[in-house]
Amino acid sequence: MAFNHISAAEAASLIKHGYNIGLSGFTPAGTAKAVTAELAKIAEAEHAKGNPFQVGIFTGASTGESCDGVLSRAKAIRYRAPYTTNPDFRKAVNNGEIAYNDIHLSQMAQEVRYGFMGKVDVAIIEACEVTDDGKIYLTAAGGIAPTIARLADKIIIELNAAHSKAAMGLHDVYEPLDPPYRREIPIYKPSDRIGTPYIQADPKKIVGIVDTNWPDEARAFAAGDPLTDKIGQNVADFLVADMKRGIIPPTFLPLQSGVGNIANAVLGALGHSTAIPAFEVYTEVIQNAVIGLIRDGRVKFASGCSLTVTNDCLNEVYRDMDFFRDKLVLRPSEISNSPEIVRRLGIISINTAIEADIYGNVNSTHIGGTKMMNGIGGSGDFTRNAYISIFTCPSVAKEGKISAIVPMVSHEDHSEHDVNIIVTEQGVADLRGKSPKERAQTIIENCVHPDYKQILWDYLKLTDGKAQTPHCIRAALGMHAELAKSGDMRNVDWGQYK
Ligand code: 0RQ
Repeated sequence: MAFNHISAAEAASLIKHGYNIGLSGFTPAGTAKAVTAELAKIAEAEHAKGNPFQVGIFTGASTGESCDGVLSRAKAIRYRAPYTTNPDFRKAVNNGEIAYNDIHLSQMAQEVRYGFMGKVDVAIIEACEVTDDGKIYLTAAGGIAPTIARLADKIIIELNAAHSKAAMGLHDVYEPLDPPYRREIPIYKPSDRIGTPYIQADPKKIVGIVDTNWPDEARAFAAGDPLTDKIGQNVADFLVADMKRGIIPPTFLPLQSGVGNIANAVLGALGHSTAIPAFEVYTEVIQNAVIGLIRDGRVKFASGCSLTVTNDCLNEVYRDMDFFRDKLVLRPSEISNSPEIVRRLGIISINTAIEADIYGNVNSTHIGGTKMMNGIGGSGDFTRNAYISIFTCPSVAKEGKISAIVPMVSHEDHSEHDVNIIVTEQGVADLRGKSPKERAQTIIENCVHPDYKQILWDYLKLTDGKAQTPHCIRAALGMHAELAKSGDMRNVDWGQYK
């Protein structure tokens, strides 16, 4: 079947007010770009005429500037799920303009299949190749593309020449059946392939191919600094010690690490550690650091959902596909982040916290308990099911005015039951096998910034010190209240709560 080649504007005009659109991609990697940019223009034109124009957006994770950025500014998003990192989207959400459903990334595809969010009217899928019989070869990410391609009434393909056709074969596309027919997902090691290298779509649903040449809009991360390097080193030292005492097997275990500078620093430190053997990665986002470690022979295999790397790095992978082909696989997010597989493989998860409390509860998503930062992403998929779950963060934020360790988190994403290890530049708190009271001692002793240690010991004196989880409920958010009042948590006066 020969498909119609249409312009991005023509493709966008197929999307009507009130539609739900499903997007390929995971982070800015592999995301639709051209059609969403045109959609924003349509929304602006309709709004100028006084007409409503908003859509629902279903994605794998965050997208790029030409999707979440332009659509947020055009006020074209009614509803969106899941994770996003875009500052304009964040502003709109915290102004109450967008209904944002921040769900675990592993759950996105299945919740769309289960019908929890309504129907998918149009899927926009970035591809490096599409065949006449409807085989779609994805680019730098798996995301929820297989699911939206199957469920959508219409499919628009962005055939993006900025992605080499060498990406063909990178993907392992697999969609589980829904209950009561679901079976185990038969991945027993990170390198197992269980599906096809393409999405088989119904060619009759492909309403147009938009030819583009638009590089991914991945963010460049700042170079490491002494603080992130120290956190990375603390994580590496902790893992080496756990291996030496036989808790982690001598072959090591597959690693998941979040996104950003701390994740890069952790991977860098693990890569340099001579005590840790070459290891595997089973993660959601593969960053530059992992590609470097594959080159160095320090990472044997990486399974992920996206190649969220700089464009130079991506082109290097495409150019050298003969080397990378048996060392990399990209999967849909419900497989890369599958709790079943995370638990089976015994993954060591490493994610970043906004704040943690003295009992080990972690907030990954909210500032001051109310304002959305990015979202939970895949951190919950991995943390809850990990062999060892680790959270990292600097001990203070905003030049020391904020302590990342507080008496009680202002919002909870990961509970004390799921969090094993907290690491700051100050040190490591090992919470495994400890009661809440014991956890508080080790967290304050090892992770808290010197400016805040006495403040937290003094907080504990407000409690009876005996209950399962000692708190002075009136004072538990006192450091947050002080921040709101004076702009500095160090000014907290516990005397008012006595
Ligand atoms: O503020 O932007 O004004 O400078 O929060 O903090 O230290 O730059 O760290 O960019 O790595 O983000 C948890 C948000 C960390 C991220 C979070 C302020 C701080 C700064 C950002 P500025 P940093 P990062 C993989 C796994 C959840 C999802 C996840 C995240 C800004 O890692 O979204 O893990 N994680 N996904 O100053 C007030 C505090 C603060 C604070 C930091 N306690 N109070 N502000 N900040 N701590 C990704 C996927 O799932 C695809």
